[in-house]
Amino acid sequence: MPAAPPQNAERTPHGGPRFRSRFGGLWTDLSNARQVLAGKLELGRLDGGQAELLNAWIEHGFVVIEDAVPHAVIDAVRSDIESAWRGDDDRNCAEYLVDGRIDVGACSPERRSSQIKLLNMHAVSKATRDAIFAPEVAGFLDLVFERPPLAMSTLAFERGTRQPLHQDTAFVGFSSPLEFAASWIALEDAVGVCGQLEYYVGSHRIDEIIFDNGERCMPAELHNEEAYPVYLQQQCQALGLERVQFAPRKGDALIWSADLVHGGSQRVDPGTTRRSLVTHYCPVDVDPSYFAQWKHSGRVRHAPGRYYAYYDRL
Ligand SMILES: O=C(O)CCC(=O)C(=O)O
Repeated sequence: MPAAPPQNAERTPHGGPRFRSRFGGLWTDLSNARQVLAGKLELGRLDGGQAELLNAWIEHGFVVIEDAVPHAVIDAVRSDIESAWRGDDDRNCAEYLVDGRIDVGACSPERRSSQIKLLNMHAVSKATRDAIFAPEVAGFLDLVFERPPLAMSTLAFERGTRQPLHQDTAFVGFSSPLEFAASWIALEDAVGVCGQLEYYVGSHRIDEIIFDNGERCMPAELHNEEAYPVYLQQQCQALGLERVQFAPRKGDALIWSADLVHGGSQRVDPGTTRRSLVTHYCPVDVDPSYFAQWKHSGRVRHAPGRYYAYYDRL
């Protein structure tokens, strides 16, 4: 899985700042992002706390915001998840493990135990939208997107995922492949051997991987490719990047950039829950690739400057 030749130079041949990726990105991915950040601070467009978060984002590829979502909102999300598993709204669906294969289907109480993840909570639950657009979370997305965020998918997990290391760019497609971010919101304290989320600090800056189709997204036939996580781990280790586990309290949020290498720890006690909610967001003018693949909603306004869309895979 050879990486594409790196675009190491800080400037384009004509002197301009450059993105790490030939597919572009957000302003925080530009080679002069630190100077732009300093400029925004000096011009009074950011306060000190916002500048600190953005600096961490540019440097490390993620930020952690403690107490980002009030417990009352989290409790309402969990109650709506229960309703989804009763099959109350057919906009919900879930991924299931069936005979070792992943299947997507409707939600029902009987199928809950074979779930991998519950999809589309944001489509049916106002509490979920309140959580994923909590001011601390959406306010940070405003800063990195510089326009309103569009939440385009949610994944609700009940247990540790054991998901192999990956970059979301390999699996989540957009018309502008690097203009997106994800949030991971703790729906309970992640304690014990619960399969914590793991990530490599600064791994959004490893050399980019272009798949054989010439894209950042992995062709579907390679989705179970074992070489991919091994390759990512080698790249991160070669750069001496630190592998960290996220052990949040209920209501904490981690926001990661499109290329951060992350996955679920393999250490999961099957009796331990680890309830969490992952959301992918892009700027409102970017199209999720599913707009061209599946039946989907339009861009629905949740609140001023806060939009969402969802697909129908049933
Ligand atoms: O929560 C986890 O264990 C992994 C989630 C993840 O990697 C993802 O949703 O992209």
